[in-house]
Amino acid sequence: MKKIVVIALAVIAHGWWSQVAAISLDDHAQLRAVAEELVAQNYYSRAELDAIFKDVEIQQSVLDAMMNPAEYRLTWGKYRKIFLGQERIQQGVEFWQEHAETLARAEKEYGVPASVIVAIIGVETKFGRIVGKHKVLDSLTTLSVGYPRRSKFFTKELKEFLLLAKENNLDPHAIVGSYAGAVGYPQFISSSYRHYAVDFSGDGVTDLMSQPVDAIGSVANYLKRNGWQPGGAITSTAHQKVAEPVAELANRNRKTPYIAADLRKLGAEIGASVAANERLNVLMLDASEIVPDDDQRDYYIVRAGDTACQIAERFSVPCKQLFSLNKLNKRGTIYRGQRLKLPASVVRNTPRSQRVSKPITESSKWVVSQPAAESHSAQIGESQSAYVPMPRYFYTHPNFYAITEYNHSVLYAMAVHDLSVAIARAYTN
Ligand SMILES: [Ca+2]
Repeated sequence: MKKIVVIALAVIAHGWWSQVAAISLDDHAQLRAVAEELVAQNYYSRAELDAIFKDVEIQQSVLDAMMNPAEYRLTWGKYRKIFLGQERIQQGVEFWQEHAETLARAEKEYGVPASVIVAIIGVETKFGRIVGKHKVLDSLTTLSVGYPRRSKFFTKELKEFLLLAKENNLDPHAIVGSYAGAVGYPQFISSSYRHYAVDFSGDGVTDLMSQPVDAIGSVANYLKRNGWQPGGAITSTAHQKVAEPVAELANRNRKTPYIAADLRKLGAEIGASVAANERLNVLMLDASEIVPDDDQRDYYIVRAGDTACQIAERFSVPCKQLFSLNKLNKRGTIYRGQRLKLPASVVRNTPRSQRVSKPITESSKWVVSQPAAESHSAQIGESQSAYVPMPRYFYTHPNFYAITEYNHSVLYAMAVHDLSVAIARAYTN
């Protein structure tokens, strides 16, 4: 028996299953168990389920996608580049304008800012534009029988999906979504849909596939029910350096295991608005992974060989003004990869190509300049261009954790946060 399982796994791993394969409920114990439960609970008759599963097909493409999810391949920089593009920000502003009243109502009822709701729907599906093309029934069945590591989870979701379809009078074969079975504007999996989705439009139907108003209320409800704290922060702004004992605690986890008062005792500079007993984490990301976003054009990224006054001259800005705008020290110490703010007048008049240097690539990682005391010149020499990892520290708050309940990746939560800020900025301008 064991041997048969091993062979079956090898077949799946090598994709020897044809692109699609038919299936029968009786072929798989876990499917049979789901069917028996649904019949016992009077949701379906066995004949009805047999008819449904007669047309279910195992999809190799679903297994392939599951083996290689985007979250594990992307760096922070690539994440930002994908999710913080100008197009998505603009679409976010339009979505906000179109649903301003609904978003304000959701913010009031659930305490979740409109900008965060908009950002999540933007990251998930570009506001309903990319909701997935996989038949959810096929995907969940495929993962139940063909992905042993998480078979239990997807078998449960398959049952939830069949309940969802029955409760909402939907044809199970008509629902499409991601390869992992997430559906609609906010990409809810079936159990989340059943437990957290709300009929925010009040028409008696809870529909995340075609009612953005329901999606807005449902995202807010999801975050609230998963620990969102109204008025709370998501992350504090990035620090290039933190006190050594604080740096030792830094990690890349989503949980918030520390207490603000304890971190302050260790030398953490946490904003005064954070209460002494608030739970926090010290999240560390590598800033060398950041790719400059193309949407924010009011800055210049320092290249090797630049000096502050040369940059000022290039943009016809008085040297002094550039210094004060960027709070540079008297020597004008800058470092390669640093973002220098430019006056608004320059931003309006300068072609973009002169402002944003080439994206940072593997061969030109960010480097940290020598401390001013050791550097006799503000110029960044090529001798300093060797790769130096450049950590950025964030204090992440319980609301950061609440977002990761949506998707466990810390990069996901950072993307949602950054996109929410970018869209809010564009919306209010
Ligand atoms: Ca509705």
